[in-house]
Amino acid sequence: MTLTLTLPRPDDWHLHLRDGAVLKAVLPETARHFARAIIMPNLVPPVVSAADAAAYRDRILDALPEKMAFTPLMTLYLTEDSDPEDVTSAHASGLVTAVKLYPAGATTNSASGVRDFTRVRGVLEKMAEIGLPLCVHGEVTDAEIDIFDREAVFIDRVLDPLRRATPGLRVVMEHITTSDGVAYVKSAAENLGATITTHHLVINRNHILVGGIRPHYYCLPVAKREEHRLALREAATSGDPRFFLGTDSAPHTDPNKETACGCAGCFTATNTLSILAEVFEQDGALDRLAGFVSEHGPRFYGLPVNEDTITLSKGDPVTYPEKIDTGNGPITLFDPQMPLHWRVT
Ligand code: OTD
Ligand code: ZN
Ligand code: ZN
Repeated sequence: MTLTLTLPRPDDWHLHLRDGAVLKAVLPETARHFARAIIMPNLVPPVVSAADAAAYRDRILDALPEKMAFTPLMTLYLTEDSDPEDVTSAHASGLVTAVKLYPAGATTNSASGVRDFTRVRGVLEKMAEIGLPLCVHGEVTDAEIDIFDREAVFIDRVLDPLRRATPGLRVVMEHITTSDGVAYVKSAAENLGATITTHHLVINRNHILVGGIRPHYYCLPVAKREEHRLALREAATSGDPRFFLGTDSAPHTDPNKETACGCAGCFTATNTLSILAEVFEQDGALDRLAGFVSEHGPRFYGLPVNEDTITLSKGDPVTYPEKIDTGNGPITLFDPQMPLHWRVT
Protein backbone atom coordinates (compact mmCIF):
# COMPACT_ATOMS: atom_id res chain seq x y z
CA MET A 1 0.00 0.00 0.00
CA THR A 2 1.30 3.46 -0.84
CA LEU A 3 0.73 6.12 1.74
CA THR A 4 0.98 9.73 0.72
CA LEU A 5 1.34 12.90 2.67
CA THR A 6 0.83 16.37 1.18
CA LEU A 7 2.34 19.36 2.97
CA PRO A 8 2.70 23.06 2.30
CA ARG A 9 6.11 23.39 0.61
CA PRO A 10 8.69 23.40 3.44
CA ASP A 11 11.27 26.06 4.27
CA ASP A 12 14.70 25.63 5.80
CA TRP A 13 15.30 28.15 8.58
CA HIS A 14 19.08 27.61 8.75
CA LEU A 15 21.15 26.73 5.71
CA HIS A 16 24.74 27.02 4.47
CA LEU A 17 24.97 27.44 0.70
CA ARG A 18 28.62 28.56 0.45
CA ASP A 19 29.74 30.23 -2.77
CA GLY A 20 31.17 29.50 -6.22
CA ALA A 21 31.24 25.89 -7.41
CA VAL A 22 29.91 24.48 -4.14
CA LEU A 23 26.97 26.90 -4.16
CA LYS A 24 26.11 25.79 -7.67
CA ALA A 25 26.24 22.13 -6.66
CA VAL A 26 24.30 22.30 -3.39
CA LEU A 27 21.64 24.91 -4.20
CA PRO A 28 19.49 22.57 -6.35
CA GLU A 29 19.55 20.02 -3.53
CA THR A 30 17.67 22.49 -1.34
CA ALA A 31 15.60 24.24 -4.03
CA ARG A 32 14.18 20.92 -5.22
CA HIS A 33 12.15 20.62 -2.01
CA PHE A 34 12.25 23.92 -0.13
CA ALA A 35 10.67 27.23 -1.10
CA ARG A 36 12.79 29.48 1.11
CA ALA A 37 15.79 29.26 3.38
CA ILE A 38 17.55 31.46 5.87
CA ILE A 39 21.00 31.76 4.35
CA MET A 40 23.90 31.74 6.77
CA PRO A 41 26.42 34.56 6.31
CA ASN A 42 29.61 32.71 7.36
CA LEU A 43 31.46 33.07 4.10
CA VAL A 44 35.10 34.07 4.00
CA PRO A 45 34.96 37.04 4.33
CA PRO A 46 31.57 37.06 6.07
CA VAL A 47 28.39 38.75 4.83
CA VAL A 48 28.53 41.78 7.10
CA SER A 49 26.92 44.71 5.32
CA ALA A 50 23.75 45.20 3.34
CA ALA A 51 25.90 45.53 0.23
CA ASP A 52 27.50 42.13 0.96
CA ALA A 53 24.07 40.54 1.43
CA ALA A 54 22.72 42.02 -1.80
CA ALA A 55 25.73 40.75 -3.75
CA TYR A 56 25.47 37.28 -2.17
CA ARG A 57 21.75 37.10 -2.89
CA ASP A 58 22.50 37.89 -6.55
CA ARG A 59 25.11 35.13 -6.70
CA ILE A 60 22.60 32.66 -5.23
CA LEU A 61 19.92 33.63 -7.72
CA ASP A 62 22.44 33.40 -10.57
CA ALA A 63 23.36 29.87 -9.46
CA LEU A 64 19.72 28.72 -9.35
CA PRO A 65 18.79 26.40 -12.23
CA GLU A 66 16.29 28.09 -14.52
CA LYS A 67 13.29 25.90 -13.81
CA MET A 68 13.59 26.08 -10.03
CA ALA A 69 11.89 28.59 -7.76
CA PHE A 70 13.63 29.49 -4.50
CA THR A 71 13.78 32.53 -2.26
CA PRO A 72 16.97 33.07 -0.27
CA LEU A 73 16.22 34.89 2.98
CA MET A 74 19.40 36.79 3.68
CA THR A 75 21.11 37.41 7.00
CA LEU A 76 23.81 39.77 8.18
CA TYR A 77 26.74 38.56 10.24
CA LEU A 78 26.80 40.59 13.44
CA THR A 79 30.21 42.02 14.33
CA GLU A 80 31.30 44.48 16.98
CA ASP A 81 31.46 47.04 14.17
CA SER A 82 27.99 46.42 12.71
CA ASP A 83 26.23 49.69 12.02
CA PRO A 84 22.67 49.95 13.39
CA GLU A 85 21.69 52.21 10.47
CA ASP A 86 22.95 49.75 7.84
CA VAL A 87 21.08 46.93 9.58
CA THR A 88 17.92 49.01 9.78
CA SER A 89 17.94 49.98 6.12
CA ALA A 90 18.74 46.41 5.03
CA HIS A 91 15.66 45.29 6.93
CA ALA A 92 13.46 48.14 5.70
CA SER A 93 14.28 47.38 2.07
CA GLY A 94 13.31 43.73 2.57
CA LEU A 95 16.85 42.56 1.87
CA VAL A 96 17.50 40.82 5.18
CA THR A 97 15.27 38.59 7.30
CA ALA A 98 17.53 38.16 10.32
CA VAL A 99 20.87 39.04 11.87
CA LYS A 100 23.21 36.27 12.89
CA LEU A 101 25.17 36.20 16.13
CA TYR A 102 28.24 34.00 16.30
CA PRO A 103 30.29 34.11 19.46
CA ALA A 104 33.83 34.52 18.09
CA GLY A 105 35.39 31.15 17.34
CA ALA A 106 32.26 29.06 17.98
CA THR A 107 32.05 27.34 14.61
CA THR A 108 33.24 27.36 11.01
CA ASN A 109 34.31 30.86 9.86
CA SER A 110 33.22 32.60 13.03
CA ALA A 111 36.44 34.47 13.76
CA SER A 112 34.74 37.84 13.11
CA GLY A 113 32.02 37.08 15.65
CA VAL A 114 31.25 38.89 18.85
CA ARG A 115 33.67 38.86 21.80
CA ASP A 116 32.27 41.71 23.88
CA PHE A 117 28.48 41.67 23.91
CA THR A 118 28.24 45.21 25.24
CA ARG A 119 29.58 46.38 21.87
CA VAL A 120 26.53 45.12 19.98
CA ARG A 121 23.96 46.52 22.38
CA GLY A 122 22.99 49.39 20.06
CA VAL A 123 22.29 47.06 17.14
CA LEU A 124 20.30 44.65 19.30
CA GLU A 125 18.16 47.46 20.68
CA LYS A 126 17.48 48.72 17.18
CA MET A 127 16.54 45.20 16.08
CA ALA A 128 14.09 44.86 18.97
CA GLU A 129 12.55 48.17 17.95
CA ILE A 130 12.08 47.26 14.28
CA GLY A 131 11.18 43.59 14.85
CA LEU A 132 14.22 42.07 13.15
CA PRO A 133 15.00 38.62 14.61
CA LEU A 134 18.41 37.60 15.94
CA CYS A 135 19.60 34.09 15.05
CA VAL A 136 22.02 32.81 17.64
CA HIS A 137 24.73 30.17 17.56
CA GLY A 138 24.36 29.35 21.23
CA GLU A 139 27.68 28.08 22.46
CA VAL A 140 30.27 29.73 24.68
CA THR A 141 33.78 29.45 23.35
CA ASP A 142 35.81 29.72 26.57
CA ALA A 143 38.61 27.18 26.42
CA GLU A 144 37.89 25.93 29.94
CA ILE A 145 34.28 24.97 29.18
CA ASP A 146 33.85 21.37 28.07
CA ILE A 147 32.58 21.24 24.49
CA PHE A 148 29.58 19.13 25.54
CA ASP A 149 28.53 21.82 28.05
CA ARG A 150 28.88 24.86 25.83
CA GLU A 151 25.23 25.21 24.94
CA ALA A 152 23.95 24.96 28.49
CA VAL A 153 26.55 27.43 29.74
CA PHE A 154 25.72 29.84 26.90
CA ILE A 155 22.08 29.92 27.95
CA ASP A 156 22.95 30.89 31.51
CA ARG A 157 25.84 33.24 30.88
CA VAL A 158 24.95 34.93 27.60
CA LEU A 159 21.51 34.25 26.18
CA ASP A 160 19.34 34.76 29.20
CA PRO A 161 21.08 38.01 30.25
CA LEU A 162 20.99 39.24 26.65
CA ARG A 163 17.26 38.58 26.33
CA ARG A 164 16.54 40.24 29.67
CA ALA A 165 18.58 43.28 28.67
CA THR A 166 16.78 43.61 25.33
CA PRO A 167 13.08 43.07 25.93
CA GLY A 168 11.16 42.61 22.70
CA LEU A 169 14.10 41.18 20.78
CA ARG A 170 12.98 38.14 18.83
CA VAL A 171 15.57 35.39 19.13
CA VAL A 172 16.01 32.07 17.37
CA MET A 173 18.21 29.62 19.24
CA GLU A 174 19.65 27.79 16.36
CA HIS A 175 20.37 24.09 16.07
CA ILE A 176 19.62 23.28 19.71
CA THR A 177 21.26 20.04 20.81
CA THR A 178 20.38 19.62 24.47
CA SER A 179 17.45 19.14 26.81
CA ASP A 180 18.65 22.40 28.41
CA GLY A 181 17.98 24.19 25.11
CA VAL A 182 14.54 22.62 24.83
CA ALA A 183 13.68 23.55 28.42
CA TYR A 184 14.87 27.13 27.98
CA VAL A 185 12.73 27.64 24.88
CA LYS A 186 9.72 26.17 26.64
CA SER A 187 10.30 28.43 29.64
CA ALA A 188 10.19 31.64 27.61
CA ALA A 189 6.91 33.49 27.56
CA GLU A 190 7.44 35.04 24.14
CA ASN A 191 9.90 36.10 21.46
CA LEU A 192 11.93 32.90 21.53
CA GLY A 193 11.98 30.04 19.05
CA ALA A 194 14.46 27.33 18.16
CA THR A 195 15.53 25.46 15.11
CA ILE A 196 16.39 21.78 15.24
CA THR A 197 18.48 20.05 12.59
CA THR A 198 17.68 16.79 10.89
CA HIS A 199 20.92 15.15 11.98
CA HIS A 200 20.54 16.00 15.68
CA LEU A 201 17.22 14.11 15.65
CA VAL A 202 19.06 11.03 14.40
CA ILE A 203 22.56 10.85 15.88
CA ASN A 204 24.04 11.03 19.33
CA ARG A 205 27.73 11.33 20.19
CA ASN A 206 28.33 7.59 19.83
CA HIS A 207 27.79 7.94 16.08
CA ILE A 208 30.89 10.12 15.92
CA LEU A 209 33.17 8.07 18.12
CA VAL A 210 32.25 4.39 18.39
CA GLY A 211 34.12 1.88 16.25
CA GLY A 212 36.38 4.52 14.72
CA ILE A 213 36.17 8.26 14.28
CA ARG A 214 33.51 9.22 11.77
CA PRO A 215 34.13 12.68 10.41
CA HIS A 216 30.87 12.93 8.49
CA TYR A 217 28.97 12.93 11.81
CA TYR A 218 31.10 15.69 13.27
CA CYS A 219 29.30 19.02 13.36
CA LEU A 220 28.86 21.95 15.71
CA PRO A 221 27.25 22.07 18.10
CA VAL A 222 28.56 18.54 18.51
CA ALA A 223 25.92 15.81 18.98
CA LYS A 224 25.32 15.06 22.66
CA ARG A 225 24.19 12.07 24.75
CA GLU A 226 21.18 9.97 23.77
CA GLU A 227 18.97 11.60 26.42
CA HIS A 228 19.45 14.94 24.66
CA ARG A 229 18.62 13.49 21.26
CA LEU A 230 15.40 12.13 22.74
CA ALA A 231 14.53 15.56 24.16
CA LEU A 232 15.01 17.06 20.70
CA ARG A 233 12.82 14.38 19.16
CA GLU A 234 10.11 15.12 21.68
CA ALA A 235 10.29 18.86 21.01
CA ALA A 236 10.31 18.51 17.22
CA THR A 237 7.43 16.05 17.10
CA SER A 238 5.37 17.71 19.84
CA GLY A 239 3.60 20.22 17.64
CA ASP A 240 4.90 23.10 19.78
CA PRO A 241 5.16 26.02 17.31
CA ARG A 242 8.33 27.34 18.95
CA PHE A 243 10.33 24.50 17.36
CA PHE A 244 10.94 24.36 13.62
CA LEU A 245 13.30 22.92 11.04
CA GLY A 246 16.66 24.49 10.34
CA THR A 247 18.71 21.79 8.67
CA ASP A 248 22.08 23.49 9.19
CA SER A 249 23.07 21.54 6.10
CA ALA A 250 26.75 22.50 6.01
CA PRO A 251 28.65 21.08 3.06
CA HIS A 252 32.40 20.51 3.14
CA THR A 253 34.25 18.53 0.50
CA ASP A 254 35.56 15.13 1.53
CA PRO A 255 39.23 16.16 1.70
CA ASN A 256 38.25 18.84 4.21
CA LYS A 257 36.26 16.36 6.35
CA GLU A 258 38.45 13.27 6.13
CA THR A 259 41.64 14.70 7.51
CA ALA A 260 43.58 15.13 10.75
CA CYS A 261 41.67 18.34 11.59
CA GLY A 262 38.39 17.97 9.76
CA CYS A 263 35.75 20.65 9.27
CA ALA A 264 32.47 20.54 11.19
CA GLY A 265 29.21 20.08 9.33
CA CYS A 266 26.72 17.51 8.08
CA PHE A 267 25.33 17.80 4.55
CA THR A 268 21.64 16.89 4.74
CA ALA A 269 19.88 19.02 2.12
CA THR A 270 19.26 16.15 -0.28
CA ASN A 271 17.62 13.58 2.01
CA THR A 272 16.29 15.74 4.86
CA LEU A 273 12.61 15.33 4.07
CA SER A 274 12.88 11.54 3.69
CA ILE A 275 14.67 11.35 7.03
CA LEU A 276 12.20 13.62 8.81
CA ALA A 277 9.19 11.70 7.51
CA GLU A 278 10.78 8.50 8.82
CA VAL A 279 11.52 10.13 12.20
CA PHE A 280 8.03 11.57 12.61
CA GLU A 281 6.46 8.26 11.56
CA GLN A 282 8.59 6.35 14.08
CA ASP A 283 7.33 8.72 16.77
CA GLY A 284 3.69 8.48 15.68
CA ALA A 285 3.68 12.15 14.70
CA LEU A 286 3.32 12.22 10.91
CA ASP A 287 0.39 14.59 11.36
CA ARG A 288 2.80 17.08 12.97
CA LEU A 289 5.43 17.01 10.24
CA ALA A 290 3.79 19.90 8.37
CA GLY A 291 3.97 22.05 11.48
CA PHE A 292 7.68 21.42 11.93
CA VAL A 293 8.81 21.79 8.32
CA SER A 294 6.24 24.16 6.81
CA GLU A 295 4.20 26.13 9.35
CA HIS A 296 6.01 26.99 12.58
CA GLY A 297 8.92 28.77 10.89
CA PRO A 298 6.85 31.21 8.85
CA ARG A 299 4.72 31.87 11.92
CA PHE A 300 7.78 32.83 13.96
CA TYR A 301 9.16 35.04 11.20
CA GLY A 302 5.77 36.62 10.42
CA LEU A 303 5.79 35.32 6.85
CA PRO A 304 3.02 33.48 4.99
CA VAL A 305 3.02 29.70 4.81
CA ASN A 306 3.84 28.63 1.24
CA GLU A 307 0.77 28.08 -0.91
CA ASP A 308 2.50 25.51 -3.08
CA THR A 309 2.62 21.93 -1.76
CA ILE A 310 4.85 18.86 -1.92
CA THR A 311 3.79 15.25 -1.64
CA LEU A 312 5.70 12.50 0.11
CA SER A 313 4.88 8.90 -0.63
CA LYS A 314 5.82 5.79 1.28
CA GLY A 315 7.05 2.70 -0.49
CA ASP A 316 10.16 0.59 -0.98
CA PRO A 317 13.29 2.05 0.59
CA VAL A 318 14.54 5.06 -1.32
CA THR A 319 18.23 5.39 -2.04
CA TYR A 320 20.23 8.55 -2.37
CA PRO A 321 23.69 8.99 -3.85
CA GLU A 322 26.47 8.60 -1.32
CA LYS A 323 28.10 11.81 -2.56
CA ILE A 324 27.35 14.75 -4.77
CA ASP A 325 29.97 16.20 -7.07
CA THR A 326 31.04 19.81 -7.11
CA GLY A 327 33.70 21.48 -9.19
CA ASN A 328 35.78 21.45 -6.01
CA GLY A 329 35.50 17.79 -5.03
CA PRO A 330 32.86 15.40 -3.68
CA ILE A 331 30.58 16.13 -0.72
CA THR A 332 29.33 13.15 1.28
CA LEU A 333 25.63 13.09 2.05
CA PHE A 334 24.57 12.48 5.66
CA ASP A 335 23.86 8.78 6.20
CA PRO A 336 21.06 8.32 8.75
CA GLN A 337 21.91 4.61 9.13
CA MET A 338 18.30 3.53 8.70
CA PRO A 339 16.17 2.61 5.70
CA LEU A 340 14.16 5.55 4.36
CA HIS A 341 10.75 4.76 2.92
CA TRP A 342 9.40 8.23 2.15
CA ARG A 343 10.27 9.96 -1.09
CA VAL A 344 9.27 13.37 -2.35
CA THR A 345 7.23 12.77 -5.49
N1 OTD B 1 27.90 23.90 12.22
N2 OTD B 1 29.30 23.61 10.42
C1 OTD B 1 29.05 24.88 9.96
C2 OTD B 1 28.21 25.67 10.61
C3 OTD B 1 27.40 25.07 11.62
O1 OTD B 1 27.18 26.09 13.72
C4 OTD B 1 26.77 26.01 12.57
O2 OTD B 1 25.84 26.70 12.15
C5 OTD B 1 29.70 25.29 8.73
O3 OTD B 1 30.42 24.46 8.19
O4 OTD B 1 29.47 26.41 8.26
C6 OTD B 1 28.77 23.15 11.56
O5 OTD B 1 29.08 22.05 12.00
ZN1 ZN C 1 25.84 27.52 14.37
ZN1 ZN D 1 24.88 26.55 10.58
